[in-house]
Amino acid sequence: MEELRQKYLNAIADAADEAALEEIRIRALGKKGEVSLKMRELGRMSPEERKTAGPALNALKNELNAALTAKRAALADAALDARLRAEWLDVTLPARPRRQGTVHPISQVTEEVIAIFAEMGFAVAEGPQIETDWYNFDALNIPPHHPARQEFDTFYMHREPGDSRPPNVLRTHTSPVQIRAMEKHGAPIRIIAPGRVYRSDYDQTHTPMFHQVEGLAIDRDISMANLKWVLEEFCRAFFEVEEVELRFRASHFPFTEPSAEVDLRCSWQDGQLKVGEGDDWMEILGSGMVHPKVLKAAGVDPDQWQGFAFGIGIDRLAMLKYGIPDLRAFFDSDLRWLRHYGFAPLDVPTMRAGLSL
Ligand code: 2NM
Repeated sequence: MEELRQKYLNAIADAADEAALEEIRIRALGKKGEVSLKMRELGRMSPEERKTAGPALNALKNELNAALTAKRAALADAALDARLRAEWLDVTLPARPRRQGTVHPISQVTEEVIAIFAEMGFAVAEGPQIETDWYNFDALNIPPHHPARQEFDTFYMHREPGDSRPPNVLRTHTSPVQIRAMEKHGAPIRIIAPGRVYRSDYDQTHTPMFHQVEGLAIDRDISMANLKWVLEEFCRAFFEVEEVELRFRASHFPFTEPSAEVDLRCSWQDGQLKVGEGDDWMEILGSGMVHPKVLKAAGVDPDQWQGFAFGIGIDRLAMLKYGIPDLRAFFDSDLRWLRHYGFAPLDVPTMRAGLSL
């Protein structure tokens, strides 16, 4: 029996894996295993023999079972150790570089413009890009057969045949946002409305979708003088120069009276724009005092309130400030262009020249 014990204990100790261990178990303790057969022989023994052989065989069976269990656990531990050694991972390694997007110059300039006007107390207002003809035209003192309706090259939305209502339009300016804001909040009000606008026009200097920011300031006694200061401060901050000079040229818009187009003194040397110096004038925006009829249409009493409004093209502003030559490339989604002219996500508006508030 001692021979049997040594043989199986050695075999268990030498077993290389779970399968080998199972084979040993069957050879010793399985139905036809060596130890099991010996136990079956107990029945043929004399009671005297059985008295010593019985407990001894039982003890052997228990010892072998315990050795098998212990070896099984040891094999599992060794397997886990091997896996942990093989599968380790250095979490301190730097990450693989990933392609990063850039901020589009129009988004960048929009944020810059918002930051500058926010500093002067203007809130940002937004509205729908599909507008009723009332908000886009009538409320702005552009009645149905006014020639200005044609000048806007409007995109009209589809109506079902038999639907006689006038079609909705893609907004041709962000002025409807200002009408909606006056309707909702009343006066006094100081807002800018940046966003996409649409006109059916496509050439070197026009795209059918472009970006505008319009401003509106309504209070008891707002005048053109306030308009001039606000626009000067805006230009100083946006173009990052100490001094700017603006020239107001009389103009005409249906929604303002009086109206003025505003030019900025500048110089162009070797294709390089310098603002605030030189003998050139560059038209940058349209403006005026909001027409009483427009205030009335927006539910603001023109006998109590007055104020200015202006409209600036964001796309052209971006071209001027960042030296981008071709307008149409703005909307080509060319990755090389986007990487070249795009901004880093954390390149926040500079406002280097600051505001003298
Ligand atoms: C311009 C020029 C002049 C303008 C007017 C309004 C409103 F809704 F308040 F009447 N918003 N923007 C306006 C005035 C826009 O763009 C060249």
